[in-house]
Amino acid sequence: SEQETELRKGIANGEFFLVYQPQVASSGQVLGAEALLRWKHPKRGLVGPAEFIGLAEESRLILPLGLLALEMACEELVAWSQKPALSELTLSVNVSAQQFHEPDFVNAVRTVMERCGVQPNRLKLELTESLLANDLDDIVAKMESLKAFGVGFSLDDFGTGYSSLNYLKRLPLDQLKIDQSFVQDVLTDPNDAAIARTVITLGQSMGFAVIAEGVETIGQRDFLMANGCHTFQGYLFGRPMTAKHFAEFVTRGP
Ligand code: G
Ligand code: G
Ligand code: MN
Ligand code: NA
Repeated sequence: SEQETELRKGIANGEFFLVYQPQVASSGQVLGAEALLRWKHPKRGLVGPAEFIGLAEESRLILPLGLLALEMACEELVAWSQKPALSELTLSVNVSAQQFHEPDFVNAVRTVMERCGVQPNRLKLELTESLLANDLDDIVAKMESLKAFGVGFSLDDFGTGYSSLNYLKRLPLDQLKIDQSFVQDVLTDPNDAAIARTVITLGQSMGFAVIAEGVETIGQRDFLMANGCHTFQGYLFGRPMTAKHFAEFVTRGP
């Protein structure tokens, strides 16, 4: 299609870049960021993922685009490693199910990391539950290979997909992300509050860190903190921002 051609050209022409949304501890310390793709389209201007990730997946262009995102993230991590204020931060990169299921996914990630010279323990890969429609043994094996290399894993949008406690038990995860749909009404909807508390407790008992996303108010943060969640991402702490702004944000404060 025409849109697919545009997307393909955009990838080839370097029209994509990453923005960085802070991930913050309850102390206020910035722990790292999530890298999020943006498309600087020559005619349409700035385009967000809602308008191209779907098409990228249908056309399988998510494979080169996902690799590009990983490369840009690794390059940024290397830049951070040379600045004292940024050198300890972690960077989370979204990985689509299609990308993860490529037979050479593990090697592709390792190759990019080695080429950039990035410290593997600074990189976190965010997986979604849609991944789990496939063979669990294969998923676990791939995760184990990358974990042995030092890469961390976070389960994104947790509780919105094909959640099963059986796979949660088997996946070598480091972190669960409480989906923003549960955080949004956590103060007013008792069901969302119960779900948020349950995810926090589940994470704690299974030895996973827990991060809440979409935190917009002090009230939401305080509720989550009172229930044992101490890492946050959301507009309250910072919007997704350019690499330059993120470095300033960490160095000088918001
Ligand atoms: O910023 P926000 O609108 O930035 O992101 C919307 C969605 O797009 C999120 O669900 C996010 O996971 C997804 N997304 C952003 N960047 C990437 C990426 O590099 N790869 C994949 N697969 N998804 C991404
Ligand atoms: O990968 P994922 O779906 O988790 O990406 C996070 C998405 O959530 C991005 O689109 C990002 O811009 C958005 N986001 C991050 N923080 C907030 C927030 O506090 N409120 C809202 N409404 N959206 C947020
Ligand atoms: Mn994400
Ligand atoms: Na998410």
